[in-house]
Amino acid sequence: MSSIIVSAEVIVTSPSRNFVTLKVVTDDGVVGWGDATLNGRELAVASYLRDHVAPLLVGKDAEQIEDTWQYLYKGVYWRRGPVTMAAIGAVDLALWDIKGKMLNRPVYQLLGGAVRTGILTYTHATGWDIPELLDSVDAKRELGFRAVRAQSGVPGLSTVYGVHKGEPEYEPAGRGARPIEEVWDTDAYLNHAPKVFNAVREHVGPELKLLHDAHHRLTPIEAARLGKDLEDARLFWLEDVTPAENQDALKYVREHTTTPLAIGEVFNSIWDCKDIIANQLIDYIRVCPMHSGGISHTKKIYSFAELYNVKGGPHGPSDVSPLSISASLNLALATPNFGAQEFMGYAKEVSDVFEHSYTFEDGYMHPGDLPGLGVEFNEEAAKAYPYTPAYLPVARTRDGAMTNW
Ligand code: GCO
Ligand code: MG
Repeated sequence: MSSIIVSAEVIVTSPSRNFVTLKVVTDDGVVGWGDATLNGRELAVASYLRDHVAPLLVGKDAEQIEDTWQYLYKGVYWRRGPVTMAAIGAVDLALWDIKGKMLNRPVYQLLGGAVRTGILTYTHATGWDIPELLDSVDAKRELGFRAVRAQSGVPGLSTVYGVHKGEPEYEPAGRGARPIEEVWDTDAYLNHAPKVFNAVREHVGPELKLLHDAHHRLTPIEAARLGKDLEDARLFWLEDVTPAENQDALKYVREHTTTPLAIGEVFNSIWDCKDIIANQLIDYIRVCPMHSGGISHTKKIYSFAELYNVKGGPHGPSDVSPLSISASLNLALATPNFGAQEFMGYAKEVSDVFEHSYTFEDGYMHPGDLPGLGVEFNEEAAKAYPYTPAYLPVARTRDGAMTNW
């Protein structure tokens, strides 16, 4: 069987939200799909792939996944970064998909086979006030989730990260030519968060795994205080307490709290997280397999993390496509040091365009047993949803200065 790449095409589509998809075809007609979605900067990755990567792929052997990875990483001189690594990630996903289809095996079998029967999965609960949040947590428990991320409104703020704005579910990106601007107040948040989590824990009892995302907003000492204040609520993890690019910041947080820490959804290589992993400053590494150079590179990050008792807990927002979710699940199933997969779910239109075989049951996901990644992109259905500009919000403090959203 021959596996020479004859075409690589980029498709940007918007079934309820924007997604960038890479289609790679071999001379034997095997089609591999990769996700390349970078929320709010979709067209940058689409151009990177279309203009600079696709022409290089044609003529290459699709079976040489690692060599192609090295070629796209070492061969550009300009290394790393979210755009480059999402593009490499998309190619990597598509090539694993092709290999699985050629060998008639799901990707997890090619990664060493299953080490667990299912993947613990958490979803989001959201409420403006505590009663509304408790209802949302209950609704997720009724769906079968054993792990729930809880985000609540903050008195005095009219928008808060992770909290829905009237719609049933929270969706951060807003359609339009400019990002909306939000106001942020750390003191108000720090005063309120412990009350929220004490109430949630009291409501749900000891078993439900509770998570919370601080979304990069705190200084190290503020983060340390939050971690301490949430200790009674026994979180499964506290996420992104400080801006992620300063790996040393976590040292101060770690010294003060036993609340488990997770970080890394904006990382895109092992170089971004090697120090926090080796110094055991976190408990879960949040790299998303697509944003961090694909299955091939994320597998290396997980293996490195295994040496230090750090587990995978990948980013799985609705702003990566079901192809990324499936890549993540395939890798998780074959990874011994794995914690929990994030899954927000999708609007119906997304499942019409990305026909997927992964399943959720009783708190656990499974990638399914179709060959490759088990997700087929429906090109006809996608045509109904053209790209529309959409951006994540930006945030200012009460004095009008820009801050971390
Ligand atoms: C999460 C994330 C997301 C991001 C979003 C940005 O934990 O799921 O923090 O909500 O904000 O993916 O595009
Ligand atoms: Mg997050």
